Amino acid sequence: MFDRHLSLVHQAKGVLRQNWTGSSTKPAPRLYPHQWSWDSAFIAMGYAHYDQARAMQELRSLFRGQWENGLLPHIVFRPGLVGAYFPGPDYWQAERSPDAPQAVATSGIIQPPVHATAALHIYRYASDPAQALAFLQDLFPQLVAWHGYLYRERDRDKDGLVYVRHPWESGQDNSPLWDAAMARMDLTQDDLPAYQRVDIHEVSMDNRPSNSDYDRYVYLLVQAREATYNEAQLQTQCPFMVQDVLFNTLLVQANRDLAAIAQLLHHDPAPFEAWANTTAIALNQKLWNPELGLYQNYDLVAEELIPTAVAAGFSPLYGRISSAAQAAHLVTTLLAPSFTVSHRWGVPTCSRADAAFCPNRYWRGPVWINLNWLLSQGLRHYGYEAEAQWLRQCSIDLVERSGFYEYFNPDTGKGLGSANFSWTAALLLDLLMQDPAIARYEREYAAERQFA
Ligand code: 2M8
Repeated sequence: MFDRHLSLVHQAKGVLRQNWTGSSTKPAPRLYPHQWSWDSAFIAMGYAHYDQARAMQELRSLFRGQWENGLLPHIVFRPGLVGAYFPGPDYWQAERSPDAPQAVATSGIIQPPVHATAALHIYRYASDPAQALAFLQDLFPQLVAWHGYLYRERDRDKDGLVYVRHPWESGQDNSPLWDAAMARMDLTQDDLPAYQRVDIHEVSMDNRPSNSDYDRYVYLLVQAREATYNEAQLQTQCPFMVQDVLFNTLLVQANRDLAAIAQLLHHDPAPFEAWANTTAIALNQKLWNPELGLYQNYDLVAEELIPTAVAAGFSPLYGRISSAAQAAHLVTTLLAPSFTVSHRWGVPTCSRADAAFCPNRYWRGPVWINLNWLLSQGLRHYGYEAEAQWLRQCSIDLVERSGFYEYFNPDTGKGLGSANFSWTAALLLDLLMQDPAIARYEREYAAERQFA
């Protein structure tokens, strides 16, 4: 087993090496040719174990795209790749906002805030703590501005929960979570400018969102663009505004990690702890469903909870947000047949009991390594060690069986979406390095290489 796992570590590094562009890492070789925000945070956590310089570079490169108001864009575009991805910079026209950077092309929406967590992860695994501390020192104001933006601009009701205004902002783009809100948008051809998808040239249409979903993605993009990305204006007109469990959970953890960074730098951690507590309390007060034993999203436009049960509904375990009783209830729901059935490959993105469940389609059923990774940590936080180990093992088995795919069929384990997907490689590496024997071997191997 040791040798097999070691071989996976080296294969994972190979995937990251292949996707490295010279200044950042592509999420996938062709499907995603630019730099994506939460991907880069996950990727940096993988690099942190064996190439600290690259881990730091990954985050630095992303933060070059940060806007004046603190918004951290979901894509930082690489120059000169015209037509390689839709929607590209010419479609976003971020420069319409006075806050967008001049020298770097970006999108005009955000993704989940995993960056403070990644930055602290780099420090934790640093072979040169002084260098990592200097890195934290540089990044700290940008992280503070990023979280500040979320609480200032995205907490509309000042209830501690920030909203997403595009499914792409959640990272779980095509989840059935958004179906009702998307269906409310009654579009005609006149509402949409012409556009052409590029993603379906790379990956089977059956694995990707439908054309009607894409129309709505584009519609929301154009609306934000026409409003010059002015958040106050968008709050009055955007038909899609959702308080998402996963996004807010990751924010709680990132605030805690930002507080830890503040402490390391001898700054006051209290404001970040306060943010974490406010959001954690709100998640429990507003998004916990005690009947289902699951957290659910809140639709700010329809003013109701979204009843769809998804894997992200367990994520507050990762943020240590739930009480012990809530955790026990969540674990019961997680292990029930509607979610795990064969217990073979991990947690499907959406409950099998939901009519929208679809085992091959992007975020509507497949297993994703980032969700397995964070739920495994969440289970461990509450003492469910056997279940945590099970999820870790599922992820390793999946990749060993099928390769470093973007997502996986939850029944067969077949790889779906793009091959050689960077966060699958980075997070699998992080999971494998939890084995002290692997970590020790890798450290010694790296030291040997240095002197060779
Ligand atoms: C997917 O999203 C992009 C749009 O941002 C796409 O489908 O074109 C999602 O899985 C998202 O979570 C991820 O960050 C991105 C790049 O891997 O791909």
